[in-house]
Amino acid sequence: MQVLLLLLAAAGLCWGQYNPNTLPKRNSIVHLFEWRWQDIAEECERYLAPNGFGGVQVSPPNENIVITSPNRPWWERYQPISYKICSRSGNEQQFRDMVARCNKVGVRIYVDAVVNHMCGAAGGSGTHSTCGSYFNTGKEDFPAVPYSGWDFNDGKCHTGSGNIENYGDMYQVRDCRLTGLLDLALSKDYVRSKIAEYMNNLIDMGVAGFRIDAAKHMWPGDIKGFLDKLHNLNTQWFSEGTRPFIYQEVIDLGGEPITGSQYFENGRVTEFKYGAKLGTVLRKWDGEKMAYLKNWGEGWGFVPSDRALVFVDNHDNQRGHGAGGASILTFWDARLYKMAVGFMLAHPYGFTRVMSSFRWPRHFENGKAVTINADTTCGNDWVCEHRWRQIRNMVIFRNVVDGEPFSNWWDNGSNQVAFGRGSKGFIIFNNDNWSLNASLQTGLPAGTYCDIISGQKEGDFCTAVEVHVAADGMADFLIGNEEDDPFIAIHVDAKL
Ligand code: QV4
Ligand code: CA
Repeated sequence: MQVLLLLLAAAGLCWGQYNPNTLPKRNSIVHLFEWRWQDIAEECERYLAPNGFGGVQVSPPNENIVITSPNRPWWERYQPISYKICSRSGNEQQFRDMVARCNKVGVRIYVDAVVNHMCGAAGGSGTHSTCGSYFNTGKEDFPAVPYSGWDFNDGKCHTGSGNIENYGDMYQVRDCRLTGLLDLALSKDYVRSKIAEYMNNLIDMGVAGFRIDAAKHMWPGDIKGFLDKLHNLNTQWFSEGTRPFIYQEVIDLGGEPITGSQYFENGRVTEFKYGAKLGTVLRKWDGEKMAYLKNWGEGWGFVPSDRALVFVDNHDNQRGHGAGGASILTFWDARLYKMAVGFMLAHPYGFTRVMSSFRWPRHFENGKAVTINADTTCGNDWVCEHRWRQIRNMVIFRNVVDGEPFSNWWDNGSNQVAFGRGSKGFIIFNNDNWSLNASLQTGLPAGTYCDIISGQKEGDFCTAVEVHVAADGMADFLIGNEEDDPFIAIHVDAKL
């Protein structure tokens, strides 16, 4: 028996990195992009915990360069100066307070770890950094870590510019500079140890895992080099031996030698094909139509579901950075965006991340406060997609149907589709230019259900559309094509 337990423990150790470490039935996280730590703590308590969000991806918490031209762009936070917890979102004390308050209400914190590089080669020298630490890019000198010239990849990069020039060459993608960002020598144990020291500091504060920024630009083995040095999670909030959740930013749209599967041993990977293809289908580009979503997931060439971190848009491609292209749907395309997020949250494939944005261009000296309006939307240029009724209610839908199979698929051969999640939930879309009128098998127990897209269940009433499911599971659906939200979703926790 002892041997078996040891084997299971060992096995557990080598699976932990795929597990988000959320509470049971918490199946999504939200990226509160650029939020301050004090505002995230508030949001955990007042909104995320009550509505079943599993956790928050936060912006990089470490010290970064201060860029004044353009004035304080969001992307200055992807140019580290040190691993001190000190940025426009707040200081270490505020970060610790946020992690404790969010963990206390069962909402996890995932840190965006920018460890492939330091700041841009043209960053100059001085103390223009969010914590005032001195640095000198010309000498590759970052005394607040410390890193010196020995700790960068210069000798390993063989391109003229020192930058990545060809994504078809996996050596330069890893060993040269990504848009001029000073590339760390992760083959060195000293660099791996400094990165692990930074991440262990965060783990000991109570974080549940990490987004590994620019993972594509590090060798999988070098990433493993620092992951193997990471502590187990803090037992104040996690059981003994819990490993940090790891999801690696690897943009793989096909056609390059670097693929997401090369990183599977370290943890999950971001599946960028997901948002790009879903946007193409909902926009009906390239002859795509929703009826083709019948085999969505691995059937579309995506990574295996249990290795995938999925999203409709992210902080890069919602503004034309990174990859995904013109098909990416964002809050600017609100009607189709809600349908895309609704489809993602209803479908069993992948672990889901909801984007929460700010309207740009937005420059501000210090972190901008998040204000909440009387109608529960956000003020102060914050979009708060995660607070949109349709999206919040679909985060709850995903929790209610957790573990239920993809079932009862129906389509009209065009852009009217429906599917269930076992006996717990059912969703139906009309993205055609004519109305949908169908009587379908929902798989649900008989009863009156509230559509959680047009409204929700409040007490003993539905605030909007009701769906009547007969004893045999059949229900009639009528969805006009002019509706604000031409889709309906019902589940057993929204049943009168
Ligand atoms: C400029 C020139 C370079 C020159 C350099 C000299 O373009 O040719 O050598 O100056 O210093 C900003 C500027 C960029 C500038 C660079 C360095 O936009 O013009 O280079 O700084 O000074 C974000 C932004 C980038 C930004 C970067 C650092 O998107 O625009 O660059 O932060 O501030 C690929 C990767 C993928 C990456 C994606 C954007 O495979 O990993 O590009 N995505 C992640 C993050 C992303 C972040 C980074 C990586 C870098 O999601 O937000 O880039 O950490 O697809
Ligand atoms: Ca690199």
